[in-house]
This record gives sequence, C-alpha cells and structure tokens, in this order.
Amino acid sequence: MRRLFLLLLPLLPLAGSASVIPTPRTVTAGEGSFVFTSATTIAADAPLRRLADRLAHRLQRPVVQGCTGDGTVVLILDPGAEIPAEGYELTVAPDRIVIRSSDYGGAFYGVQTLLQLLPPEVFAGEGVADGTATACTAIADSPRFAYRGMHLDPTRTWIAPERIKRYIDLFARHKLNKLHLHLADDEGWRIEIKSHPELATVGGFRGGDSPVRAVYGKWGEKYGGYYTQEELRGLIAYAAECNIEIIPEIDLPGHSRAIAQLHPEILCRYTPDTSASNGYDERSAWCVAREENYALLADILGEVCDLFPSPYIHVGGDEVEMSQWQRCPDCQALMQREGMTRPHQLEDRFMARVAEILRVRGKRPAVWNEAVDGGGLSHDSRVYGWTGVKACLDATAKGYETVVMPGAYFYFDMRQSEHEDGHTWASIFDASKPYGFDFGALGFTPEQMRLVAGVQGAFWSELYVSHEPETPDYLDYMLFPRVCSLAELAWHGNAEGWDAFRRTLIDDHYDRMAAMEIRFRLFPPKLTCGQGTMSVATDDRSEIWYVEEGGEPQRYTKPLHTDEPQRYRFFTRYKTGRSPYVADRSYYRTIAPALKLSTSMGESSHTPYANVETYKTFARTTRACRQGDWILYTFDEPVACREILLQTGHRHLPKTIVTTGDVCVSYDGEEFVKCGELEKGAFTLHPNRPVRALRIVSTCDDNGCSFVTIQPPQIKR
Ligand code: TNX
Repeated sequence: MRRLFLLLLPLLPLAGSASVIPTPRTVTAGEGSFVFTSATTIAADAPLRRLADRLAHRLQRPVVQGCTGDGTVVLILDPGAEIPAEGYELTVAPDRIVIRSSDYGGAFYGVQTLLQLLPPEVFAGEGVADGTATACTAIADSPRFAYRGMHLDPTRTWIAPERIKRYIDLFARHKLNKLHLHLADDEGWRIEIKSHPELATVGGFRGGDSPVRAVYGKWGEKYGGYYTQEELRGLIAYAAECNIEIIPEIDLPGHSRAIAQLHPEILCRYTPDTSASNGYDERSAWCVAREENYALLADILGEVCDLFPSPYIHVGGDEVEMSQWQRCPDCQALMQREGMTRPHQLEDRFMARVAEILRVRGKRPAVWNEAVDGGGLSHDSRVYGWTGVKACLDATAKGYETVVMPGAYFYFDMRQSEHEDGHTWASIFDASKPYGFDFGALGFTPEQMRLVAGVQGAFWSELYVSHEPETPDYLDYMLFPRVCSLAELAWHGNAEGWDAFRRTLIDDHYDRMAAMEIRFRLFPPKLTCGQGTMSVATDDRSEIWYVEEGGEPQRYTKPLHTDEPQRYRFFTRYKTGRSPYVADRSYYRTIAPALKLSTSMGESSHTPYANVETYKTFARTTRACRQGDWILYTFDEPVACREILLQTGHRHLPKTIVTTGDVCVSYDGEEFVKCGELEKGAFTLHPNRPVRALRIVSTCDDNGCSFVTIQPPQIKR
C-alpha cells in the first residue's frame, strides 16, 4: 500500500478534483479510476467493523470478512502508523480503495472524504450505481485543530433527541468532533438527575399547568422537554461512533433561574422586590456562602460526571449578576472572613468548589471566559472565549487552554444579513465571516496559538421557537453553510481565500447538503434597480422567484418594469436551499407619523414612552403584563400606509415580549376591533384604511420577567 501511495505522489494535482469540504491537506491525482461494480466489497480491521457497516449501508455493498482482494474498499487501522491523530491516507487506485489511519477518528474521516468523492446521491441513501467511476487519487489529511466544535442550546427552546442525533450526523460529515450541549439555564433544566428528578420533570416544562411560566412560548400550553439519562447514553454512544465527544454544560453559578424556581433555598438570603414582576423572583445565581449548595451540586455534577465520558464538564461562569452576592449577608460575611475585596473573588471561590467536585470524579472544568476575570481560576480549566477576540487573547495570554468562539464570528444565532431573522448583538454575518477568522491578523502569537485548542460555533435558542408556529427550516438555515465555513477553518484553514471556498460550496457542496436534506441558506441574489427596472442575477444555478405585495410567489424570468419597486421582494431556491428575500431600499423605508404611547403597565423613567414616540429606541414598562393589560398607540392624524409592524420585546432580551395578546385597530380613535394576535410578541397589519390607533391587550399573566419592552411601530407608506 505504502508503495502505491508513494508512486502516486509525484503526479500533479488534478484541477478541481476532490472538492471535499473541509479541504484535505494534500490531494494528488493519479491515473485511471476505480469503478464500482456489483462485486465491490468492503473489508475492515475488526475495530472498524461498525464503521464498515455504516459505509456498507451508504454504498450498498457488503462487508466481507478477511477479504482484501481486487475491487475492495479496505479500512486499515494501524496504531503504529505515522499518521497524525484523526488523520488518514486515502488511496483510490484502479483495483482498490484503501483508507489507513492510526486511530478510529482518522478512519471515520477517511470514510467521510471517500463519500464526498462519490456522487452526492450517496448522502441520500441511494448507494453508488454500478459503473460509477472515481478518479484515482492519493489524499493525505489531518486536522488543523484538535477541537472542532458546535454548541447547541436546548434550554431556551427544546430540541428533541432525534434532532440532536441528526445534527451529530451533519456535524460529523463536516469533520467536527465536539458537541457542546447546554443543558441547564434560566429558561429550562434539560437533563434528568435521578437524585433530584423534579429538576427535569418540572423544570423542563413551562406554560400551561407548569409552575414555571411561559417564555418565548404559548401561555396556556405546556411545552418543553428533557433528556433522560438513557437517551443521553444513546446520544453519547451514537456521537462516539461519529467521532464526536459530547461536552455537557450545567451553567453555574448564574443563569440558574430554572433550578432556583424549584429550589429557592439555593439563592442568596434576602427578600427580593417582586412587586414589579407579578411575584416572579429574578434572582438567578447560586449563593456562594451556603454550604448545602455544594452538596446539591455534588449530587447533580456527580451524575453528570458518571454519565458523560468527556474529560471536561462545562460549568458555565458567564454573565453572573453579582449584585445578588453584594446584597447577601452570608456572601458578604464570607468575603469579610476571607479578606476578599471584589465580588469576582466569590465566583473564583464558587468555581474552585465546583472544580473540586469534578476533580474527585476525574474531570476538569470548562468555563466561559468571564471566569478568568477574578484571577483565581485553576490552570487545568479550559476556557471558552465568547465575548470577543480580546477575551480569547487574554485567556491564552494567561496560560489557559482556550476554545475560540467570539460571538461576532461564531454565533450562528446572529442574523446573516440586515433584514433577516436573528440576533444582532455581536454582529450580522454570513458564512464568509467564520471562514475568514484570521488568528495572525487578530494578534495571536505562536505561544498563544499553542494554547488554542480550536474553534467552536454556537447556536443559542432564544429567538428559535420550536413549538408552533415555527419556521420549520430555521435551525438548518441558521447553521448551514456557516457550519461548513467553521469546519473549513477548524480542519483546514482559510489560505485559499473566500471566493474559492464559496465556489466549492456552490459547485460541489450544495448538492451534497441537498442530498443530506439540509435546508440551507443560499447566498442572496444580486438585485439591480433603476429607471423603472428591477433585475436579478445569481451565480449559483438557483431559480429566482419574486413576490408582489399581497400576492403569491412567482417565477422570475425577465426584468420587471415598475415605478413601485417598494412592492417587490425576490428570493431564490435551489433544491432544499432558499435565499433570504432581497428588495430595493424603498421596500424597507419607514415613516414616522406623530404618535402618543401609553400603557397600563407604567412608564420606566430610564426608558420612557418618548423613546417610542420619537421612533428612536424602545420604551420599557415598570412591571410585567397581566391579562387585560394594554399598550395603546394613538396617531395624531389617521395614517394611510401599506403596513404597520407592532413589536414587543427586545432583540437582546427577547423574552420581554407580551407572550400572548390580541391586537385591536381603530380607524376613528374610539371604536376598536380585533385584527389579530401577537406571534412571538409581534403583529403585522396591512390596513385598507387610514389608521388612528392600535392597541395590544395581554392575554397572559406575565412573561417570565419583570417588564415589557415596547418598540416603535415600523410603518411603511
Ligand atoms: C450570550 S454566550 C449568552 C447566552 C445567550 C447568547 C445569545 C453566553 C455564554 N451567554 O446566554 O443565549 O448570548 O446570543
């Protein structure tokens, strides 16, 4: 085998061949091809038998024990081979295909690469047709980073086990090897803890008859879910077969409102003012001084350690609201006793206790970057840098192993262009952004690079509401192709440049993603407007469609002639992919007619009604909503317009919506008629007469927080 491999090396790379994503380290074209026939078989070393079975299923060819003859796909595991960890050598020769590696991961990735050398239909379960020829090639490949991760957040919005399993598959196809699962946060507890079953059976559900109130959801309907330990064991085993390690996270000591709603005794000892929040206790952090807390944590983390084979357990450490510790007599006494001067030292203390719980169980802590700030974090911790590049530079400069994932590049809950769905707090970016992450230009020194374990993408779920009504493809659309870019960066790097990678995505990977049934985002088409003409162009084989205001989508075949460009939106489709809408600037133009705002929920002095009346920013109420509470928008003059969008809530704090409510319209300022219901805190009206006033009336008894955010209406002429 080695001889054949060397023999192929001197040949020139075949242009455009093996456009595998992520790009392999070296690809050397050979002569001729391997042809699949009905006699093609698969042979594998014993430890690779399961992998061979999976490949057999994909290729629809049998595994034959002990056969390495002609016409065979051979998987060789040679622990002594000088092949880097997770690396492989893949040789396609006329008589056989050989994948060699020194570990399981390498074999798994060799198989992934082989599948990408075949027609995309192998990903659709169609096997390879007899006569399919694969060009001879020798590929030597290994990863750039040992840590190539994706983070999913089933706490804010539940993601069922079979959907996690599907993402494990999709991530593994892109050679990612870590899945960071966020299992406990303010909005939900998603992991069964056998010693405290109520955490999941109660804390995993909100709304309806649950004592935990609805957020992002439906008021009267119970929704949510949790993973049983049995289900998690299944996911862990399945992920391991895909060379993915699942890293569980219990977010501590902040982000703990879900468990605190069931165990308020873990909180700091003072009586919070809940008059503004309909009795809802906003305290979210574990008390550091309460000794019994560490016994409860040992119960919980003990089960987590027993369940997950990963050497690291993520214990959070982000966004701790330390004012709670400053109000707590016990935390204050602890600070005094220990001579602490800053509340951050309390976080260090808490983390040290948690680290000890993990350590006796043979595990190490993984933490978000804020945990570094106190100065006392132990150096066997792994830091996840999310707040910015600077946090990653700091953590590595201080000698911590670091996973690089600043939100502005790697948070796939951020929207992908200005007028799409998603968060904006870190930035607005498409797949080019994670691809282009440039460690050198951002100031990482070679010493710091040695501490970079790798990179990770994240999807946070506040804006992703998985119960009805859901945009069914939302999660896929937010993840792909950004995950492809992440994988390229993590496995290979970005030296070839974005334009070349984008071309490979479009020319070769779109068909694979479609065969995998990924409902991915297409790059938006190019719209040109001027002189009464709107024309649209694409460079990705997609079909172009347009929607005229109030109409159904139609195929675009030639430029449109119109003097009302604000009435048209365009988008494209290619197989399972769709682009966002694109429109002329005039489509988004809004007007700001004189307006008065009032509510039954009180006016916050920091963020007064005037913010909305001047269309500048948002206003806040002084308390949460109860049934019958209202928000009234009254225009000085009746407003003639095509569209009015009313919005409650805030992009950064999405749950400050009116969770459910009716919307009423008035044309004379006196008589109101119901025109619809809020959906995710918002409502769009297309009035057929001038509008004088609009009123939102709450049909829920709070929104799981202590105020409502009111946005200025967005009015299109
Ligand atoms: C910040 S990332 C958070 C999350 C939110 C996310 C939304 C991190 C450690 N904290 O709690 O879900 O922003 O983008």
